[in-house]
Amino acid sequence: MGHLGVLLFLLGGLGTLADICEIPEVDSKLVETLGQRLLPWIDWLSLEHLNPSIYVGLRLSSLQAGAREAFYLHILKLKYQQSFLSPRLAVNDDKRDDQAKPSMGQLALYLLALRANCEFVGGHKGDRLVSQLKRFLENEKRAIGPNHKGHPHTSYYQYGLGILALCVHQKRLHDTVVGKLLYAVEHDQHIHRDHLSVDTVAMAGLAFTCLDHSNFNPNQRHRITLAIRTVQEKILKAQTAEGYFGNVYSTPLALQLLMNSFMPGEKLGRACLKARTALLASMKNGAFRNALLISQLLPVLNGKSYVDLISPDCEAPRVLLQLAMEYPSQTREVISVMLKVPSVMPPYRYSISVPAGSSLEDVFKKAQKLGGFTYGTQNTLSGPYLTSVMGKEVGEREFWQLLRAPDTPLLEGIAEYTPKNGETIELRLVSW
Ligand code: B12
Repeated sequence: MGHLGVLLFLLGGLGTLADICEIPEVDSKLVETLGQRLLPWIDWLSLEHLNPSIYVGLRLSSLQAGAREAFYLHILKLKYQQSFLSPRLAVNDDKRDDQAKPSMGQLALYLLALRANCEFVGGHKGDRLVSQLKRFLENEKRAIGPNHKGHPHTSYYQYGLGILALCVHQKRLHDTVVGKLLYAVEHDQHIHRDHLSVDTVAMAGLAFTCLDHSNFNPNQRHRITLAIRTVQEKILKAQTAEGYFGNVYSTPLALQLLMNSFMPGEKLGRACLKARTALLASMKNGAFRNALLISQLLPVLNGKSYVDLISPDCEAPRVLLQLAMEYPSQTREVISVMLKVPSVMPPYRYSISVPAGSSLEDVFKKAQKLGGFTYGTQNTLSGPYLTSVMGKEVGEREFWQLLRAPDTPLLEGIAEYTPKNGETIELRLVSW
Protein backbone atom coordinates (compact mmCIF):
# COMPACT_ATOMS: atom_id res chain seq x y z
CA MET A 1 0.00 0.00 0.00
CA GLY A 2 1.46 3.40 -1.00
CA HIS A 3 1.34 6.63 0.99
CA LEU A 4 -2.03 7.49 -0.41
CA GLY A 5 -3.39 4.03 0.30
CA VAL A 6 -2.36 4.15 3.96
CA LEU A 7 -3.93 7.55 4.39
CA LEU A 8 -7.17 6.51 2.74
CA PHE A 9 -7.29 3.43 4.88
CA LEU A 10 -6.81 5.49 8.02
CA LEU A 11 -9.38 8.05 6.97
CA GLY A 12 -11.78 5.26 6.08
CA GLY A 13 -11.27 3.83 9.56
CA LEU A 14 -12.20 7.18 11.06
CA GLY A 15 -15.44 7.11 9.16
CA THR A 16 -14.47 10.01 6.90
CA LEU A 17 -15.15 9.44 3.25
CA ALA A 18 -11.91 10.31 1.51
CA ASP A 19 -11.96 10.91 -2.15
CA ILE A 20 -9.40 10.32 -4.85
CA CYS A 21 -9.12 11.38 -8.46
CA GLU A 22 -9.41 8.32 -10.64
CA ILE A 23 -9.50 8.28 -14.40
CA PRO A 24 -11.23 5.08 -15.50
CA GLU A 25 -9.66 3.47 -18.53
CA VAL A 26 -10.59 4.95 -21.87
CA ASP A 27 -11.06 3.25 -25.22
CA SER A 28 -7.64 1.87 -26.20
CA LYS A 29 -8.18 2.75 -29.88
CA LEU A 30 -8.53 6.40 -28.92
CA VAL A 31 -5.33 6.24 -26.88
CA GLU A 32 -3.50 4.59 -29.76
CA THR A 33 -4.60 7.27 -32.20
CA LEU A 34 -3.01 9.83 -29.90
CA GLY A 35 0.18 7.79 -29.59
CA GLN A 36 0.45 7.38 -33.34
CA ARG A 37 0.64 11.14 -33.72
CA LEU A 38 3.93 11.03 -31.78
CA LEU A 39 5.62 8.52 -34.08
CA PRO A 40 6.54 10.92 -36.89
CA TRP A 41 8.22 13.14 -34.26
CA ILE A 42 10.21 10.20 -32.93
CA ASP A 43 11.32 9.22 -36.42
CA TRP A 44 12.18 12.77 -37.38
CA LEU A 45 15.57 12.98 -35.79
CA SER A 46 16.44 16.57 -36.56
CA LEU A 47 18.39 18.03 -33.63
CA GLU A 48 16.27 21.14 -33.73
CA HIS A 49 13.04 19.21 -33.24
CA LEU A 50 14.17 16.77 -30.55
CA ASN A 51 11.64 16.88 -27.75
CA PRO A 52 12.38 15.22 -24.40
CA SER A 53 8.76 15.69 -23.35
CA ILE A 54 7.66 13.23 -26.03
CA TYR A 55 9.97 10.58 -24.63
CA VAL A 56 8.70 11.14 -21.09
CA GLY A 57 5.07 11.02 -22.21
CA LEU A 58 5.54 7.78 -24.08
CA ARG A 59 7.37 6.03 -21.24
CA LEU A 60 4.61 6.95 -18.79
CA SER A 61 1.92 5.81 -21.22
CA SER A 62 0.47 2.39 -22.05
CA LEU A 63 2.19 2.52 -25.44
CA GLN A 64 5.68 1.98 -26.78
CA ALA A 65 7.61 2.62 -29.98
CA GLY A 66 9.97 -0.37 -29.74
CA ALA A 67 13.61 0.13 -30.67
CA ARG A 68 12.98 3.68 -31.83
CA GLU A 69 12.57 4.73 -28.21
CA ALA A 70 16.06 3.69 -27.17
CA PHE A 71 17.49 5.36 -30.24
CA TYR A 72 15.60 8.55 -29.51
CA LEU A 73 16.95 8.67 -25.96
CA HIS A 74 20.43 8.09 -27.32
CA ILE A 75 20.15 11.09 -29.65
CA LEU A 76 18.70 13.16 -26.81
CA LYS A 77 21.76 12.33 -24.72
CA LEU A 78 24.10 13.35 -27.51
CA LYS A 79 22.30 16.63 -27.99
CA TYR A 80 22.08 17.63 -24.35
CA GLN A 81 25.61 16.61 -23.48
CA GLN A 82 26.91 18.39 -26.53
CA SER A 83 24.93 21.54 -25.81
CA PHE A 84 26.04 21.90 -22.22
CA LEU A 85 29.34 20.08 -21.98
CA SER A 86 31.12 20.71 -25.24
CA PRO A 87 34.29 22.76 -24.59
CA ARG A 88 33.69 24.59 -27.87
CA LEU A 89 30.70 26.27 -26.29
CA ALA A 90 32.63 27.22 -23.20
CA VAL A 91 35.42 29.06 -25.02
CA ASN A 92 33.43 30.71 -27.77
CA ASP A 93 31.64 33.89 -27.02
CA ASP A 94 28.38 32.54 -25.71
CA LYS A 95 26.20 35.08 -27.48
CA ARG A 96 26.45 33.06 -30.65
CA ASP A 97 25.86 29.71 -29.04
CA ASP A 98 23.17 30.91 -26.72
CA GLN A 99 20.41 30.47 -29.24
CA ALA A 100 21.24 26.86 -29.86
CA LYS A 101 21.44 26.13 -26.17
CA PRO A 102 18.36 24.51 -24.63
CA SER A 103 16.59 26.50 -21.93
CA MET A 104 16.34 25.65 -18.24
CA GLY A 105 12.98 23.97 -18.79
CA GLN A 106 14.30 21.90 -21.67
CA LEU A 107 17.27 20.72 -19.61
CA ALA A 108 14.80 19.80 -16.85
CA LEU A 109 12.68 17.81 -19.31
CA TYR A 110 15.80 15.99 -20.50
CA LEU A 111 16.54 14.96 -16.90
CA LEU A 112 12.93 13.75 -16.60
CA ALA A 113 13.52 11.67 -19.76
CA LEU A 114 16.49 9.96 -18.09
CA ARG A 115 14.34 9.09 -15.08
CA ALA A 116 11.61 7.82 -17.41
CA ASN A 117 14.20 5.24 -18.49
CA CYS A 118 14.91 4.46 -14.80
CA GLU A 119 18.33 6.14 -15.00
CA PHE A 120 19.74 8.47 -12.40
CA VAL A 121 21.84 11.26 -13.77
CA GLY A 122 25.39 10.63 -12.63
CA GLY A 123 29.03 10.44 -13.47
CA HIS A 124 31.15 13.39 -14.38
CA LYS A 125 28.95 14.50 -17.28
CA GLY A 126 25.72 14.00 -15.41
CA ASP A 127 26.94 15.97 -12.41
CA ARG A 128 27.80 18.87 -14.65
CA LEU A 129 24.28 18.90 -16.09
CA VAL A 130 22.85 18.92 -12.58
CA SER A 131 25.12 21.82 -11.63
CA GLN A 132 23.99 23.65 -14.74
CA LEU A 133 20.34 23.22 -13.80
CA LYS A 134 21.07 24.39 -10.25
CA ARG A 135 22.84 27.45 -11.67
CA PHE A 136 19.84 28.21 -13.87
CA LEU A 137 17.56 28.06 -10.83
CA GLU A 138 19.91 30.27 -8.77
CA ASN A 139 19.89 32.86 -11.57
CA GLU A 140 16.12 32.81 -11.71
CA LYS A 141 15.94 33.12 -7.94
CA ARG A 142 18.12 36.21 -8.20
CA ALA A 143 15.94 37.62 -10.99
CA ILE A 144 12.85 37.20 -8.79
CA GLY A 145 14.76 39.05 -6.09
CA PRO A 146 14.73 39.13 -2.30
CA ASN A 147 11.36 40.92 -2.17
CA HIS A 148 9.78 38.83 -4.93
CA LYS A 149 9.37 42.01 -6.96
CA GLY A 150 11.11 40.70 -10.07
CA HIS A 151 10.28 37.95 -12.52
CA PRO A 152 12.11 34.86 -13.65
CA HIS A 153 13.77 35.28 -17.06
CA THR A 154 11.92 32.20 -18.28
CA SER A 155 8.71 31.58 -16.32
CA TYR A 156 7.44 30.06 -13.09
CA TYR A 157 6.40 27.08 -15.20
CA GLN A 158 10.02 26.37 -16.10
CA TYR A 159 11.08 27.13 -12.53
CA GLY A 160 8.67 24.42 -11.34
CA LEU A 161 9.96 21.99 -13.97
CA GLY A 162 13.52 22.62 -12.80
CA ILE A 163 12.66 21.83 -9.18
CA LEU A 164 10.69 18.74 -10.21
CA ALA A 165 13.60 17.41 -12.29
CA LEU A 166 16.13 17.81 -9.47
CA CYS A 167 13.66 16.24 -7.04
CA VAL A 168 13.03 13.06 -9.07
CA HIS A 169 16.81 12.67 -9.29
CA GLN A 170 16.99 12.92 -5.50
CA LYS A 171 19.05 16.09 -5.64
CA ARG A 172 18.74 18.39 -2.70
CA LEU A 173 17.37 21.86 -3.27
CA HIS A 174 18.10 25.00 -1.30
CA ASP A 175 15.17 26.13 0.83
CA THR A 176 15.53 29.57 -0.72
CA VAL A 177 15.04 28.16 -4.25
CA VAL A 178 11.93 26.23 -3.24
CA GLY A 179 10.83 29.28 -1.23
CA LYS A 180 10.42 31.42 -4.36
CA LEU A 181 7.95 28.97 -5.89
CA LEU A 182 6.12 28.59 -2.57
CA TYR A 183 5.77 32.35 -2.33
CA ALA A 184 4.51 32.54 -5.92
CA VAL A 185 1.74 30.03 -5.20
CA GLU A 186 0.87 31.63 -1.86
CA HIS A 187 0.58 35.13 -3.37
CA ASP A 188 -0.77 34.63 -6.84
CA GLN A 189 -1.99 38.20 -7.21
CA HIS A 190 1.70 39.06 -7.12
CA ILE A 191 2.44 37.13 -10.30
CA HIS A 192 -0.97 37.33 -11.87
CA ARG A 193 0.40 38.90 -15.01
CA ASP A 194 2.99 36.17 -15.17
CA HIS A 195 0.62 33.73 -16.76
CA LEU A 196 -0.06 31.99 -13.47
CA SER A 197 -2.21 29.70 -15.47
CA VAL A 198 -3.59 26.35 -14.42
CA ASP A 199 -0.60 24.80 -16.25
CA THR A 200 1.81 26.81 -14.12
CA VAL A 201 0.21 26.06 -10.75
CA ALA A 202 -0.18 22.40 -11.72
CA MET A 203 3.54 22.19 -12.53
CA ALA A 204 4.37 23.87 -9.22
CA GLY A 205 2.06 21.41 -7.46
CA LEU A 206 3.78 18.44 -9.12
CA ALA A 207 7.15 19.76 -7.94
CA PHE A 208 5.84 20.23 -4.37
CA THR A 209 4.25 16.76 -4.40
CA CYS A 210 7.61 15.26 -5.36
CA LEU A 211 9.36 17.16 -2.56
CA ASP A 212 6.68 16.02 -0.14
CA HIS A 213 7.01 12.34 -1.15
CA SER A 214 10.79 12.50 -1.03
CA ASN A 215 10.83 14.10 2.37
CA PHE A 216 13.40 16.72 1.40
CA ASN A 217 13.34 20.14 3.01
CA PRO A 218 11.83 18.85 6.29
CA ASN A 219 11.81 22.34 7.80
CA GLN A 220 9.53 23.47 4.96
CA ARG A 221 7.31 20.42 5.12
CA HIS A 222 4.29 22.18 6.56
CA ARG A 223 4.50 25.05 4.08
CA ILE A 224 4.84 22.57 1.20
CA THR A 225 1.78 20.59 2.31
CA LEU A 226 -0.24 23.78 2.56
CA ALA A 227 0.93 24.91 -0.89
CA ILE A 228 -0.15 21.58 -2.41
CA ARG A 229 -3.59 22.10 -0.92
CA THR A 230 -3.70 25.66 -2.28
CA VAL A 231 -2.82 24.35 -5.74
CA GLN A 232 -5.53 21.67 -5.56
CA GLU A 233 -8.10 24.24 -4.58
CA LYS A 234 -7.07 26.70 -7.29
CA ILE A 235 -7.33 23.97 -9.91
CA LEU A 236 -10.73 22.76 -8.72
CA LYS A 237 -11.96 26.35 -8.68
CA ALA A 238 -10.77 26.79 -12.27
CA GLN A 239 -13.05 24.02 -13.54
CA THR A 240 -15.27 25.29 -16.34
CA ALA A 241 -18.91 24.38 -16.96
CA GLU A 242 -17.77 21.90 -19.64
CA GLY A 243 -15.46 20.23 -17.14
CA TYR A 244 -12.01 21.49 -18.11
CA PHE A 245 -9.53 22.71 -15.54
CA GLY A 246 -8.60 26.07 -17.03
CA ASN A 247 -8.94 25.12 -20.67
CA VAL A 248 -8.85 21.85 -22.58
CA TYR A 249 -5.05 21.97 -22.90
CA SER A 250 -4.25 22.65 -19.25
CA THR A 251 -6.53 19.81 -18.13
CA PRO A 252 -3.92 17.01 -18.59
CA LEU A 253 -1.37 18.62 -16.24
CA ALA A 254 -4.14 19.57 -13.82
CA LEU A 255 -5.23 15.91 -13.71
CA GLN A 256 -1.64 14.77 -13.22
CA LEU A 257 -1.60 16.89 -10.10
CA LEU A 258 -5.07 15.92 -8.85
CA MET A 259 -4.37 12.22 -9.37
CA ASN A 260 -1.86 12.56 -6.55
CA SER A 261 -4.40 14.19 -4.25
CA PHE A 262 -7.01 13.09 -1.82
CA MET A 263 -9.64 15.18 -0.12
CA PRO A 264 -12.50 14.62 2.24
CA GLY A 265 -15.92 14.56 0.57
CA GLU A 266 -16.81 13.64 -2.96
CA LYS A 267 -15.89 16.83 -4.75
CA LEU A 268 -12.55 15.65 -6.10
CA GLY A 269 -13.68 12.37 -7.62
CA ARG A 270 -16.65 13.99 -9.27
CA ALA A 271 -14.58 16.85 -10.69
CA CYS A 272 -12.10 14.38 -12.21
CA LEU A 273 -14.81 12.24 -13.82
CA LYS A 274 -16.32 15.34 -15.33
CA ALA A 275 -12.93 16.43 -16.67
CA ARG A 276 -12.40 12.97 -18.16
CA THR A 277 -15.74 13.15 -19.97
CA ALA A 278 -14.87 16.59 -21.34
CA LEU A 279 -11.43 15.42 -22.47
CA LEU A 280 -12.86 12.39 -24.25
CA ALA A 281 -15.35 14.56 -26.10
CA SER A 282 -12.62 16.98 -27.18
CA MET A 283 -10.36 14.11 -28.30
CA LYS A 284 -13.15 12.75 -30.46
CA ASN A 285 -13.62 16.25 -31.85
CA GLY A 286 -10.04 16.33 -33.06
CA ALA A 287 -8.32 18.26 -30.26
CA PHE A 288 -4.84 17.15 -29.18
CA ARG A 289 -2.92 17.20 -32.43
CA ASN A 290 0.05 18.87 -30.75
CA ALA A 291 2.81 16.42 -29.81
CA LEU A 292 3.75 18.26 -26.62
CA LEU A 293 0.20 18.22 -25.33
CA ILE A 294 -0.26 14.57 -26.27
CA SER A 295 2.87 13.88 -24.24
CA GLN A 296 1.24 15.52 -21.20
CA LEU A 297 -2.06 13.69 -21.74
CA LEU A 298 -0.90 10.09 -22.38
CA PRO A 299 0.38 9.54 -18.81
CA VAL A 300 -3.00 10.64 -17.41
CA LEU A 301 -4.82 8.12 -19.61
CA ASN A 302 -2.51 5.51 -18.10
CA GLY A 303 -3.10 6.65 -14.50
CA LYS A 304 0.40 8.14 -14.25
CA SER A 305 1.96 11.51 -13.57
CA TYR A 306 5.42 13.09 -13.55
CA VAL A 307 5.56 12.34 -9.83
CA ASP A 308 5.81 8.66 -10.77
CA LEU A 309 9.28 9.47 -12.10
CA ILE A 310 10.47 9.23 -8.48
CA SER A 311 10.39 5.47 -9.02
CA PRO A 312 9.10 4.62 -12.48
CA ASP A 313 8.06 1.13 -13.51
CA CYS A 314 10.22 0.42 -16.54
CA GLU A 315 9.05 -3.20 -16.84
CA ALA A 316 5.36 -2.43 -17.24
CA PRO A 317 4.03 -4.00 -20.45
CA ARG A 318 3.13 -1.47 -23.11
CA VAL A 319 1.39 -1.92 -26.47
CA LEU A 320 3.60 -1.51 -29.55
CA LEU A 321 2.48 1.37 -31.74
CA GLN A 322 2.13 0.88 -35.48
CA LEU A 323 2.65 3.76 -37.82
CA ALA A 324 -0.64 4.90 -39.30
CA MET A 325 -1.10 7.88 -41.51
CA GLU A 326 -3.93 10.27 -40.93
CA TYR A 327 -4.82 11.84 -44.23
CA PRO A 328 -6.30 15.30 -44.06
CA SER A 329 -9.52 15.36 -46.00
CA GLN A 330 -8.96 16.76 -49.47
CA THR A 331 -11.09 19.68 -50.39
CA ARG A 332 -11.17 22.15 -53.18
CA GLU A 333 -13.23 24.60 -51.25
CA VAL A 334 -11.59 27.97 -50.76
CA ILE A 335 -12.24 30.07 -47.68
CA SER A 336 -11.32 33.63 -46.86
CA VAL A 337 -9.82 34.78 -43.60
CA MET A 338 -9.43 38.39 -42.56
CA LEU A 339 -5.97 38.96 -41.11
CA LYS A 340 -5.44 42.11 -39.13
CA VAL A 341 -2.62 43.82 -37.27
CA PRO A 342 -4.06 47.11 -35.98
CA SER A 343 -1.01 48.23 -34.01
CA VAL A 344 1.34 48.81 -36.95
CA MET A 345 1.50 51.96 -39.05
CA PRO A 346 -0.33 51.88 -41.40
CA PRO A 347 -2.60 49.23 -39.84
CA TYR A 348 -2.65 45.97 -41.79
CA ARG A 349 -5.99 44.44 -42.72
CA TYR A 350 -6.38 42.06 -45.60
CA SER A 351 -8.66 39.23 -46.66
CA ILE A 352 -6.65 36.10 -47.53
CA SER A 353 -8.00 33.18 -49.55
CA VAL A 354 -6.73 29.69 -48.69
CA PRO A 355 -7.99 26.11 -49.14
CA ALA A 356 -10.38 25.03 -46.36
CA GLY A 357 -8.50 23.25 -43.59
CA SER A 358 -5.39 25.42 -43.93
CA SER A 359 -3.56 26.34 -40.75
CA LEU A 360 -3.15 29.90 -39.58
CA GLU A 361 0.49 29.61 -40.61
CA ASP A 362 -0.66 28.78 -44.15
CA VAL A 363 -2.68 32.00 -44.07
CA PHE A 364 0.46 33.90 -42.94
CA LYS A 365 2.51 32.35 -45.74
CA LYS A 366 -0.05 33.32 -48.32
CA ALA A 367 -0.28 36.85 -46.92
CA GLN A 368 3.50 37.15 -47.00
CA LYS A 369 3.55 35.99 -50.61
CA LEU A 370 0.90 38.53 -51.57
CA GLY A 371 3.03 41.25 -50.00
CA GLY A 372 2.45 43.71 -47.18
CA PHE A 373 2.74 41.11 -44.42
CA THR A 374 5.84 39.57 -42.85
CA TYR A 375 6.32 37.36 -39.82
CA GLY A 376 9.02 35.37 -38.03
CA THR A 377 8.88 32.29 -35.82
CA GLN A 378 11.09 30.41 -33.42
CA ASN A 379 10.94 26.68 -33.04
CA THR A 380 9.85 25.43 -29.58
CA LEU A 381 8.72 22.14 -28.06
CA SER A 382 5.14 23.26 -28.71
CA GLY A 383 5.83 24.08 -32.36
CA PRO A 384 6.51 27.34 -34.20
CA TYR A 385 6.14 30.31 -31.86
CA LEU A 386 5.34 33.66 -33.45
CA THR A 387 8.11 36.10 -32.49
CA SER A 388 7.78 38.96 -34.96
CA VAL A 389 5.12 40.55 -37.13
CA MET A 390 5.87 43.22 -39.73
CA GLY A 391 9.43 43.28 -38.49
CA LYS A 392 8.33 44.10 -34.94
CA GLU A 393 10.15 41.68 -32.63
CA VAL A 394 8.78 41.01 -29.17
CA GLY A 395 10.55 42.75 -26.30
CA GLU A 396 11.12 41.40 -22.83
CA ARG A 397 7.91 39.95 -21.33
CA GLU A 398 5.93 40.72 -24.46
CA PHE A 399 4.29 38.33 -26.90
CA TRP A 400 2.26 38.39 -30.09
CA GLN A 401 -1.13 37.22 -28.96
CA LEU A 402 -3.37 35.36 -31.41
CA LEU A 403 -7.05 36.31 -31.22
CA ARG A 404 -10.25 35.59 -33.04
CA ALA A 405 -12.14 38.86 -33.43
CA PRO A 406 -13.43 40.53 -31.51
CA ASP A 407 -11.54 39.35 -28.45
CA THR A 408 -11.10 35.58 -28.04
CA PRO A 409 -7.52 34.36 -27.53
CA LEU A 410 -6.85 31.22 -29.56
CA LEU A 411 -6.13 28.02 -27.68
CA GLU A 412 -3.75 26.81 -30.37
CA GLY A 413 -0.61 28.03 -32.06
CA ILE A 414 -0.20 29.11 -35.67
CA ALA A 415 0.70 25.62 -36.93
CA GLU A 416 -2.41 23.99 -35.46
CA TYR A 417 -5.19 26.51 -35.54
CA THR A 418 -7.36 26.15 -38.65
CA PRO A 419 -9.48 29.26 -39.23
CA LYS A 420 -13.02 28.99 -40.54
CA ASN A 421 -14.44 30.80 -43.52
CA GLY A 422 -15.15 34.45 -42.79
CA GLU A 423 -13.18 34.57 -39.54
CA THR A 424 -11.10 37.57 -38.55
CA ILE A 425 -7.78 36.86 -36.88
CA GLU A 426 -6.02 39.62 -35.00
CA LEU A 427 -2.38 39.72 -33.97
CA ARG A 428 -1.83 41.88 -30.91
CA LEU A 429 1.43 42.74 -29.19
CA VAL A 430 0.76 42.42 -25.44
CA SER A 431 2.75 42.27 -22.19
CA TRP A 432 2.49 39.32 -19.89
C1 B12 B 1 4.74 30.20 -20.28
C2 B12 B 1 3.74 30.00 -21.42
C3 B12 B 1 3.51 31.07 -22.29
C4 B12 B 1 4.32 32.37 -22.26
C5 B12 B 1 5.64 32.09 -23.06
C6 B12 B 1 6.77 33.12 -22.87
C7 B12 B 1 7.84 32.67 -21.91
N1 B12 B 1 8.89 33.43 -21.85
O1 B12 B 1 7.77 31.68 -21.23
C8 B12 B 1 3.33 33.33 -23.00
C9 B12 B 1 2.40 33.95 -21.97
C10 B12 B 1 3.96 34.44 -23.81
C11 B12 B 1 2.55 32.33 -23.86
C12 B12 B 1 1.94 32.68 -25.06
C13 B12 B 1 1.09 31.82 -25.77
N2 B12 B 1 0.65 30.62 -25.37
CO1 B12 B 1 1.43 29.66 -23.94
N3 B12 B 1 2.11 28.56 -22.45
C14 B12 B 1 3.05 28.76 -21.56
C15 B12 B 1 3.17 27.50 -20.66
C16 B12 B 1 2.47 27.80 -19.33
C17 B12 B 1 4.60 27.00 -20.40
C18 B12 B 1 5.51 26.87 -21.63
C19 B12 B 1 6.88 26.37 -21.23
O2 B12 B 1 7.66 27.10 -20.65
N4 B12 B 1 7.22 25.09 -21.51
C20 B12 B 1 8.45 24.46 -21.07
C21 B12 B 1 9.65 24.75 -22.00
C22 B12 B 1 10.84 23.93 -21.55
O3 B12 B 1 9.33 24.34 -23.33
P1 B12 B 1 9.69 25.33 -24.55
O4 B12 B 1 9.10 24.76 -25.78
O5 B12 B 1 11.11 25.64 -24.57
O6 B12 B 1 8.86 26.63 -24.09
C23 B12 B 1 8.54 27.69 -24.97
C24 B12 B 1 7.25 27.44 -25.74
O7 B12 B 1 6.33 26.73 -24.93
C25 B12 B 1 6.76 28.85 -26.02
N5 B12 B 1 5.30 28.89 -26.01
C26 B12 B 1 4.52 29.24 -25.00
N6 B12 B 1 3.23 29.10 -25.33
C27 B12 B 1 3.22 28.63 -26.60
C28 B12 B 1 2.15 28.29 -27.42
C29 B12 B 1 2.40 27.79 -28.68
C30 B12 B 1 1.25 27.40 -29.53
C31 B12 B 1 3.74 27.67 -29.15
C32 B12 B 1 4.01 27.14 -30.51
C33 B12 B 1 4.82 28.01 -28.31
C34 B12 B 1 4.52 28.48 -27.04
O8 B12 B 1 7.28 29.68 -24.97
C35 B12 B 1 8.18 28.90 -24.14
C36 B12 B 1 9.35 29.75 -23.74
O9 B12 B 1 10.10 30.13 -24.86
C37 B12 B 1 2.40 26.42 -21.52
C38 B12 B 1 1.75 25.30 -20.69
C39 B12 B 1 2.03 23.90 -21.18
N7 B12 B 1 1.19 22.97 -20.76
O10 B12 B 1 2.96 23.63 -21.91
C40 B12 B 1 1.37 27.33 -22.27
C41 B12 B 1 0.81 26.85 -23.61
C42 B12 B 1 1.87 26.09 -24.38
N8 B12 B 1 0.46 28.10 -24.32
C43 B12 B 1 -0.60 28.00 -25.06
C44 B12 B 1 -1.10 29.01 -25.93
C45 B12 B 1 -2.41 28.71 -26.64
C46 B12 B 1 -0.41 30.22 -26.13
C47 B12 B 1 -0.77 31.31 -27.17
C48 B12 B 1 -1.00 30.74 -28.57
C49 B12 B 1 -1.99 32.12 -26.65
C50 B12 B 1 -2.55 33.13 -27.65
N9 B12 B 1 -3.82 33.06 -27.96
O11 B12 B 1 -1.86 34.00 -28.14
C51 B12 B 1 0.49 32.24 -27.08
C52 B12 B 1 1.55 32.04 -28.20
C53 B12 B 1 1.31 32.90 -29.40
C54 B12 B 1 2.50 32.99 -30.32
N10 B12 B 1 3.16 34.12 -30.30
O12 B12 B 1 2.84 32.04 -31.03
C55 B12 B 1 -1.23 26.63 -24.95
C56 B12 B 1 -0.91 25.77 -26.19
C57 B12 B 1 -2.04 24.87 -26.59
C58 B12 B 1 -1.72 24.12 -27.85
N11 B12 B 1 -2.76 23.67 -28.51
O13 B12 B 1 -0.59 23.91 -28.25
C59 B12 B 1 -0.60 26.12 -23.58
C60 B12 B 1 -0.49 24.60 -23.46
C61 B12 B 1 -1.46 26.72 -22.43
C62 B12 B 1 -2.90 26.27 -22.43
N12 B12 B 1 -3.27 25.37 -21.56
O14 B12 B 1 -3.71 26.75 -23.17
N13 B12 B 1 2.57 31.10 -23.30
